[in-house]
Amino acid sequence: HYTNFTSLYRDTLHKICFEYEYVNSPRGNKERELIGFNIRLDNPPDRFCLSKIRKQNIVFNYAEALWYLSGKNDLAFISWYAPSMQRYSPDGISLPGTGYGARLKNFGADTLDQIERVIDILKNDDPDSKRAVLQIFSAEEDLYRRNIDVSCTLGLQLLLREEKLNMVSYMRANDAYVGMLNDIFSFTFLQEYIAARIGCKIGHYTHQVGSIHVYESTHERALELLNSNETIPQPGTVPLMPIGTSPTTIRKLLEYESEIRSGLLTFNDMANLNLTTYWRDVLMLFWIYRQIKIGNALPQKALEIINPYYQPFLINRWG
Ligand code: 5HM
Repeated sequence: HYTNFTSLYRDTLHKICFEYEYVNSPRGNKERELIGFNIRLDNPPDRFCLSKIRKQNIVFNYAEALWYLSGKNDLAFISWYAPSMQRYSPDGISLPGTGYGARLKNFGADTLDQIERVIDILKNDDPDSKRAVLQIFSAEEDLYRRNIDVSCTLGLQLLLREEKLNMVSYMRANDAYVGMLNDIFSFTFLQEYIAARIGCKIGHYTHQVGSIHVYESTHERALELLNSNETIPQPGTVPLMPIGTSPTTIRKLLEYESEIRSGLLTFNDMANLNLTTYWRDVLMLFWIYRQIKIGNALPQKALEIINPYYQPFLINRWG
């Protein structure tokens, strides 16, 4: 059990690097691996890695989470925040395996919105249910090695117990250095969103993985992280998503995100958005990121008004 992500992350990497069970090379990529891994985060909003050397890209993390809530799997959105994801797209247009949004909100031929369904079940049908599952992996995916993008997440389960919303994620495979940091962020963000929609408190998050591994290509970096105890200064407390966040909020956020990406919003527009501070700050992260992308320095005026919790992450990565 962990109260914060930083220690969960470090202990997981330590276990894999020093107590691995197998060394193998699926699809030709050497890795160290543990099988049947399970770990719990007691405070899911504490989804940030304070390790200075890791330089977590929190802008990408929020973008990926909102991309999932967009219900789409388009490459254009996510590759703006992580150009490297282009290499997982089989057609240069979409990410059929990695773009979980399309599965979450438009599943199968009936384009089932699984997120709205779990909210309805837990809110109105059977709060004690153990059927509130968001299915991601599909038996129809091409599992042969020719397919470069197969879903790593089988599904996410929501369990409302004693008025708190818990989540269990089930992954067939998880890259502990790169993937896990991003996956735990976006999954616990979904958990927090669903809790906000139900109007309940957030419980714990359990991460359940078939094969958890560290690739040879990042092994050295994982060891460096384990050898360094330096953390980024963090005076604030983790930001909490406001109760009252609704599908309308998400629609608005996605519209603004697209305007930011297109360069349509000025700093003054950003400072005057009609949104709660929490969501204004998430959009401000996107706006700051665009400034970096177009070659500007970290904009001081934006850093001054954004939640101080985010500042050290921005400075550590782009300062
Ligand atoms: O050969 P395979 O399909 O398992 O390779 C996919 C790699 O991406 C694995 O190392 C898996 O752990 C990682 N991955 C991840 O950690 C992929 C996705 C995308 O679904 C993810 N997390 N979300």
